[in-house]
Amino acid sequence: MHLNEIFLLVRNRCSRRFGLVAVAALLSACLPVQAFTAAEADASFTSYNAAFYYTSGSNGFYRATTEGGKTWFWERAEQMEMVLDTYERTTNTVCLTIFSNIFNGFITDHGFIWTRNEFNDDIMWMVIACARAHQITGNASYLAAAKTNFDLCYARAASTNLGGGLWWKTSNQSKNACVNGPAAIAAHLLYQISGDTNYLAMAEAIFHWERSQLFNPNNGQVYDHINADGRVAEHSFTYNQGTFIGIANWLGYTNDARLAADYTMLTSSHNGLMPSYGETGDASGFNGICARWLARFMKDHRLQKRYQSWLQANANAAWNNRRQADNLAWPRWQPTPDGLLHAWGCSSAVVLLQVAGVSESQTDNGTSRRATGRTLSEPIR
Ligand code: 7K2
Repeated sequence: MHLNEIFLLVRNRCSRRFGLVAVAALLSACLPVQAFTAAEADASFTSYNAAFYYTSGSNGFYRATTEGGKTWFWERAEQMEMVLDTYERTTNTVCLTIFSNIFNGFITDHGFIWTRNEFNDDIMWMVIACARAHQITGNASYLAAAKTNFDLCYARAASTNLGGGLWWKTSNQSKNACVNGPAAIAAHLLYQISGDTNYLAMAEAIFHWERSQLFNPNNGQVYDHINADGRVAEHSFTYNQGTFIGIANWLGYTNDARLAADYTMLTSSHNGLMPSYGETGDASGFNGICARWLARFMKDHRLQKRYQSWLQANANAAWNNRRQADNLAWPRWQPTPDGLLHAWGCSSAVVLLQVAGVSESQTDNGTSRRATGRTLSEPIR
């Protein structure tokens, strides 16, 4: 283990701009006032790693819980995205070493070809993590893994049934937002990297299918899935809102992205905060995924006045409810209980602190730090 790593171990829709901003400000005003700092964003990541990260040779892993085990395929892919989120905020290369180690561990566990996994969504999440990492590092193995597995997964999952889109699993029973949003993002990333317009066409086609079948253009809600018989399951989850926002943004469907983001902030909010998902299970990490793509949309379109106080209120609520013993914050954003915690459930808070942006007035030591990022040459504290 490198020295640096040892160091690391230590929601009534409101469509008018001003009305919405006023509602968001009101919601945030009801929330805890203690605002997180850049140092605390660092600490959320280092504390997470102290609790869950471990290495074996050049293989890195995340424990499933504070007591042991190992996170599985898609959760691990999303933890790798969390590491990249931290790198993007800090430009601290320690994050890239950690990513490399976890990539090695992933290949050791799952091989270079991932089609043994029947979940097409799982593969697409990992494709995203690897493609993002390639954009940052230029590492050819990350791109090869992303491209090879995207192509294999797309070939088995894409179909003309229900008008297009991708099946969720190899049993071909439903087409879900959780594979179509990520697959469109993955295809767009491969287009960004290679310039190959076939990938851009795939991203467009998947997005338009998802928009036509799983999106309510009247209120911005993204539905969970459509069954093979055409019945739509209309419940929504924040992660699906997030990936829809992400790809709508990249393809230039700004109004769709804004509708989906407004739905998330105004409709699916509870007491002004993202939904309080349970500590175990898939949903516990959904809010981090949502925040990542919503924040990117916000920054790309300079929509901080609209969304940032809400994102920061969520980050503050998460952090202010961490437990003192190990700085872990569970996904419910009420006081984090003692005892066993799940790594996937604790990842949402970490991602929120990386992507929500630290305001000038919220810096900890008086030095000027930009609201949406900073460049560090020293290790993350
Ligand atoms: O039913 C799907 C999806 O439509 C829904 O949004 C979520 C809610 O559950 C599943 S997706 C979660 C799967 C991801 N791949 C690995 C599987 O173990 C996991 O169930 O949670």
